[in-house]
Amino acid sequence: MEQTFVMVKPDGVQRNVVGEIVSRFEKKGYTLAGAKLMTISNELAEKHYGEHKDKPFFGELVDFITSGPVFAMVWEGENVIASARQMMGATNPSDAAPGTIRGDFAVQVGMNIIHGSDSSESAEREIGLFFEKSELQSYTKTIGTWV
Ligand code: RTP
Ligand code: MG
Repeated sequence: MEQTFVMVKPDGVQRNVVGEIVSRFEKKGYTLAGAKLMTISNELAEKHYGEHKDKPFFGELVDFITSGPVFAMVWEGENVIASARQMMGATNPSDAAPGTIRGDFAVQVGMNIIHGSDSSESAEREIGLFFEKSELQSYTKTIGTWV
């Protein structure tokens, strides 16, 4: 089953929207395979955002993402990589549609609340950067069989 890496950035943790974001993915119907609150090292930040290393905002981006705890998650389900990106909305929150996470909770591009992998290659790479295999659960939802 397809998996993607999703992370509530330090601004989202500070703004108390971790639960809301988890809830949106749960209600959509995706399955949580792993999650943890963690602080990103400079080394991990530079690897994670390596594709942007020559961009003018790279230094600020690394400083920001390492500035406080993030909530890292792996979500699983059909078409979850593209769907998570739709649920997040456009990179710049001022272009993000209302109803999307960035559209509802953010204003500035530098503090846009959430990260989600942009392709299957990125998802595999990012899940590997942030999670050990032993931190991920594989299970089937058994809704209806508990009562
Ligand atoms: P992300 O990687 O964080 O999920 O965001 P994204 O795919 O929507 O956007 P991407 O192009 O990968 O950019 C990574 C992050 O860099 C910051 N950014 N700042 N100041 C700027 O012009 C600028 N442009 C991008 C954003 O925080 C963006 O999420
Ligand atoms: Mg990106």
